[in-house]
Amino acid sequence: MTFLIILLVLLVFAALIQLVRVFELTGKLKGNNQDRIDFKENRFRAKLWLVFGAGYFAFIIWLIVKYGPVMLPEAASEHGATIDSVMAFNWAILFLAFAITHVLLFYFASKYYWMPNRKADYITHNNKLELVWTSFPAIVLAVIIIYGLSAWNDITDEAPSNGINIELYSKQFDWTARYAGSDSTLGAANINFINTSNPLGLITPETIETRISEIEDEITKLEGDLEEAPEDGLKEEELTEKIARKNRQLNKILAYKRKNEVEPYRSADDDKLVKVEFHVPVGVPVNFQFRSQDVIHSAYMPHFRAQMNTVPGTITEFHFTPTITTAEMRQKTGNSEFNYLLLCNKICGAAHYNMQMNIIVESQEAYDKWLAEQSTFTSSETAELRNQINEQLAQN
Ligand SMILES: [Cu+2]
Repeated sequence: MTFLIILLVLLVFAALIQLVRVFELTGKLKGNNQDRIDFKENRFRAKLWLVFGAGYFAFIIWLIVKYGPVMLPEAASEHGATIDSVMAFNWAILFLAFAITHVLLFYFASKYYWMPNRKADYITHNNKLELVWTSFPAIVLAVIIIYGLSAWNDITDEAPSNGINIELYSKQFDWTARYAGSDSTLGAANINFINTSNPLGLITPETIETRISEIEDEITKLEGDLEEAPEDGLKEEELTEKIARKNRQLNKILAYKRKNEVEPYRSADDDKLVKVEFHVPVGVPVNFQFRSQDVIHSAYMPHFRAQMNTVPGTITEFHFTPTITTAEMRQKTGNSEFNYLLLCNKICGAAHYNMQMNIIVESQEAYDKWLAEQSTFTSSETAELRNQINEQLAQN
């Protein structure tokens, strides 16, 4: 059947080619020269360029009017205004260059159509012209780059010491926000400490002990399996490798334990972990640090004009000061359900689209009240909540 369809398509195609040939041949017999286009027709088509050009500009203006309102609202952070100015400056240059080149394009196409007895000028070289069209774009680009770089330097200057410290932790597929707590210090963390009750791998004297006994249990179990495994087989090799890996992990944790004996890891005790939404006070600098558990994600907070990649194995940073509260922005946008968002802006896997958190910007008092209600990492409520979440996950 497929073969027949392909054959049919090929035959129809061949028939069409033959038809075109017949028309060409009959034209030649009648004495029409197909290569010569009628002059009046040519002039008419040249004037159509102007109509097309006008329609083209009208379409672009319509696009701006129609889709302008769905762009982001005004920047809700201090540095956001700077980013918007850089953006507006770039757009102004783009629009100017676009308008000039396209007006010329349509004008020239309509003016210099083919005419009998009209000949184009023959110019081989023009130094002045070369100089102008090389140096002018170079100067414009230099201005754009210097302006952009100086703005970026201002934005990424040193984190202010009076700011609050928040970590945004990404994994497939959700975010966790971690607040530094009363000591204003985010506790140390390491991937070897991650287990079901410590999803961010925070290091405390307790998590050190828990992980040591967990890994020791795992090693004991693997060693039991190894004794039962047939000698010199693949299974034996695999188990030996696994045991070696677990021992390496254990050694890393034991190194933390030795450090802990000199100076206990206590900074994570008062850290607060929140999901779904996190709050920040208006007018106060927020120093973010970002970590990732698995792949590269990107923390994108469009309303604050902020984005930073989260990279496994390293800590990235960004800081900004929110200037408009959620309530004020709801009034400004006329949308009573408006929320600031943290989104993942790197395609990181199947549920990437679902990776988001609401950000609430509010007064210092409201923020303090909210933060006081959040439980700390070591509190039993958190442990209970964590167990509940894990149980739910296991059921799903
Ligand atoms: Cu992601």
